[in-house]
Amino acid sequence: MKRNLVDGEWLPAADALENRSPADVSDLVGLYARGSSEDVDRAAAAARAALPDWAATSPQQRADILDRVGAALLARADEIGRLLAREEGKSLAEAKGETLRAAQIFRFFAGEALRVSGDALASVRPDVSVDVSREPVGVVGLITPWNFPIAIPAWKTAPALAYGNTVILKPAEQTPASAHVLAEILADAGIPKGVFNLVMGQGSVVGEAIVGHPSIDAISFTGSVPVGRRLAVEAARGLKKVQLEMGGKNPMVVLNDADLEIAVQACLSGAFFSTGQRCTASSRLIVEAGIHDAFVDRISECADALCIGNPLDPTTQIGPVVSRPQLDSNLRYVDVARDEGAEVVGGEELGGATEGFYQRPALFLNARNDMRSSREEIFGPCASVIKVGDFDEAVAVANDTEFGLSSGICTSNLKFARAFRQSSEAGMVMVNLPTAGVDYHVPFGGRKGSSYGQREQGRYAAEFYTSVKTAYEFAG
Ligand code: UN1
Repeated sequence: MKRNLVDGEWLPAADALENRSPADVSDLVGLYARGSSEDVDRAAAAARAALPDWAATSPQQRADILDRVGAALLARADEIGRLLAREEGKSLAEAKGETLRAAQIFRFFAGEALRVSGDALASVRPDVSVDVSREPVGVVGLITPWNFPIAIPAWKTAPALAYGNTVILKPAEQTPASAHVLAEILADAGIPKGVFNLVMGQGSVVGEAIVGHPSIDAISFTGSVPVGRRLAVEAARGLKKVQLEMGGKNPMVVLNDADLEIAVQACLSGAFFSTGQRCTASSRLIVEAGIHDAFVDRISECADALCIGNPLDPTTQIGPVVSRPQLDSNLRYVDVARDEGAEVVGGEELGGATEGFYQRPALFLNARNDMRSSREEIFGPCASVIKVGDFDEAVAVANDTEFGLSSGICTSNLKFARAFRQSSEAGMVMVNLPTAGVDYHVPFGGRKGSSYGQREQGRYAAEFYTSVKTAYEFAG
């Protein structure tokens, strides 16, 4: 059994999680410790005890450790990518790309550890100076989802450590292997005991224990809207700082003047790659009437040609859905879309050479924005195609959602591109690019029901992972 890492020790657990590949249920990736609330207690005590020394380390020491983690991820990207593809189901190319992204994130934050800065001002009072500096928030609990099993743990852990916090990471139950490798790499890189703790297990046990723990100061969570909402309430009870990244129903607008091939490829990749299992996925394709039919013909043809199969086969473009319950939920939404009057192309469950959870990507044609299938996040390879009359209607439909993570527009007209950037109620806007697939060195996050609290990634990560102190000094 792969163990939890608590206070520098690899701790066994009474119970184990079976990690099986969604591409082939006979492929047992491994048995992973299923932690308890006592494990969280121990991890929290260790993280609290380790905090003063870690916060006081020189930035060079933190940078060196993070840099070593980045180098190890880079050196082992093939092997880790393969493990990730087995446990999550995304294609080998995507899994390796994700591992490289995790490596780059660690290297970026190695640099950021050296660039923690503040402000020095003159006070409004004579002979007094004011100094604003950043300090760690404290012990942080990180709760991560299954769809990016190494990149999301990396983009929460790296800034947390860079800014001097100590960490308890709880990865998703479906994908503990990638986070476990990350923990091994951190331990090998010389992270002091108690500074980084890994507690794998169930959300209802380990996640709940982290959120309610009195010695955890801040929680960063990526996952579903219902869990995020409950977590925010619970965290508020304990007055914890909280950062939530949740769902999306991201619009991609295609205008009449768009380059058809750019638009189709952006929509195809945004909607269906990573099996549509991204909070940034394009799930509403909002298409102007003049290009609508040509767009539908071409995207249907391209979707049909996608190679769906075992992620370990290098020709596979789209892997399986992550689990049986997720596939069942996707299939229910396909029925909902049909019942609501959309014309469904694809979407059926597929058999394969191995027993897994395969689904053909689905387009819901002639959809309306008020349909359930256009409003609720499906988190699978399903996209609604909504026809609109002009740019203004496209913007209104794009913004008519309770979410606001990412949005996109395909157009060759600079005026429309600029107007869309300004009026889109999303945290991230893409022009002639897919809504999914973001850079690692700039802020990530959304508005409305998609996100809560400060942005992740880039220099903005400091807003969540540090607390500012204002110090006044009288020269005397
Ligand atoms: C991306 O689109 O590159 O859970 C990343 C998610 C997001 C990450 C998306 N937090 O899907």
